[in-house]
Amino acid sequence: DLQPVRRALLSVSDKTGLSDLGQALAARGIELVSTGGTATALRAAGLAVKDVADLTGFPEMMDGRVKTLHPAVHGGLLALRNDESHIESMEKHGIGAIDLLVVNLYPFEATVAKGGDYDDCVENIDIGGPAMIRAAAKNHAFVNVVIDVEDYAALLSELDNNDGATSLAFRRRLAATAYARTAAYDAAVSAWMAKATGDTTPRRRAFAGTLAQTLRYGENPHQSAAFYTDGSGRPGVATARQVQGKELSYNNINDTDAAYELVAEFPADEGPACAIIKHANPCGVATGETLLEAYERAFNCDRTSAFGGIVALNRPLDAVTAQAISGIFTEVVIAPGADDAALAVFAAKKNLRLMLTDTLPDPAAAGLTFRQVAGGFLVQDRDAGRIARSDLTVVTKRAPTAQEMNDLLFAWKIAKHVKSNAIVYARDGATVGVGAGQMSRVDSAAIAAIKAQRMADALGLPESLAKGAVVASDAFFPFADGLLEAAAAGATAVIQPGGSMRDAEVIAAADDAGLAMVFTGMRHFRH
Ligand code: 93A
Repeated sequence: DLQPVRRALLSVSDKTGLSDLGQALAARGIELVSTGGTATALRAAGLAVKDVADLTGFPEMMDGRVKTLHPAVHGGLLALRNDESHIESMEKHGIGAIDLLVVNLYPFEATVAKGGDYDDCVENIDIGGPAMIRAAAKNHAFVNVVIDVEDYAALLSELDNNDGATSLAFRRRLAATAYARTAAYDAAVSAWMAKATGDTTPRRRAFAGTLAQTLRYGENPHQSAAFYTDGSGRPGVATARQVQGKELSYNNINDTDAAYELVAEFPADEGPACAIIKHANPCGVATGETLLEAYERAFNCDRTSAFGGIVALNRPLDAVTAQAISGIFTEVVIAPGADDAALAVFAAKKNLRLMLTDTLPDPAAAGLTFRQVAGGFLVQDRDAGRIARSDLTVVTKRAPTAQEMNDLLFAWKIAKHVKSNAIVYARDGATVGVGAGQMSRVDSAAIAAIKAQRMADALGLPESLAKGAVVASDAFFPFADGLLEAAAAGATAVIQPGGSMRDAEVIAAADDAGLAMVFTGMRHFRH
């Protein structure tokens, strides 16, 4: 299954390493054929190159839109070298075999990323390149296709190890890489068009990412993993620049995303806010007069869990806040910027990963979320649902006080970002107990209460932090028991979607306990 390489077609936008590769191929007796800019670059390196135009008998035309789309090229790539009729066709039409294709595509993704205008993006949709890549990859029984500068060295050593030929196994690997590239390329075009048209309906866009980073391992060390960007450019962990610290792990990326998406619910112009995340759930979220105060109040919700956590801020990091965060082991800090003094504080903490973005994520932005199931994946709109005060219905005899109302809206924002069943106690714009991920809502309420009590004990307070707090529930209370658990912990007001068959029972229990309760009419399951 060894196939000799006699002729190569090179057509690359990214000319990195091109002249070295051209030299190395020529030195191995391989004839070079090339498109306009690539041929110019190879000639500049002193190499003999044949123009594709000489092969096709047509000049490159229409601003380069048509260069390689011709039977002389595609026949040379697709002909089966062991098929009589294919060989006959080649001879009859003067088509020479192409054994090696080296292509990298018009920089479509980079054009989108740098904010290219519509026409610029359209012009950077490569047609001839993917057509050749797919043709060469299909004919991997005979043809080699290299789409990545990083594979140039592997190609040369394969040629050297096989006396100027390549093995089928090698060509298969190249073909698989090639199809991954064309699939990702078209998916990037599809994602861009979905964004440009404002229509992200799943059936009108393809899903694939661009490999951004190979990770050391996945959720556990025995799982391999990688990080892909989706081309949306949405501000967040995928667009953040890492200023310092060790490489991000799979879990770091997942948790940093959860942290930043949550803190982004608090617009910077409404005041400082901080979210601390552990295992994708918040263990403390708070607003404050200053960023430092927001951090400290978030930290004081659950100091134990905050150890080794991820801290997200809604305003640029300052030095005093950086100093406070440095006080305990923190995995990652993400913020929309940092001042020089803050950078200097963190510089002393070599391992701490600092991620900065230019802007906060937009919590209302459209987008999709994915969940893998055996044999497939689920796609849905991201949960961009938000409620305003005017969406709330008071269902109890007592209406919430102004203070309770503020805290109810605060707690509701947090509950959206807590794994179901979510119960969040909050007071004065800070969480005081979070119950996450339980199979029963009563248990989530009980766990949140235990945490509120423990933190009060740790702070030497006379009574539980849940006393006088409000409570948010991500979905309705199916029975009164969960609500009664919260009332027993000391909560005075409740926010929940409503809509249970037993709403009347739950409302009566709230009235009996003197609670104020509002319905949102919107649920925030997060499983
Ligand atoms: O505009 S195209 O889609 N039409 C073509 O026929 C074609 N053939 C190769 N773009 C085409 N290419 C692309 O040109 C290659 O994929 C490569 O990215 C680029 C190399 O052009 P040059 O050699 O002129 O720099």
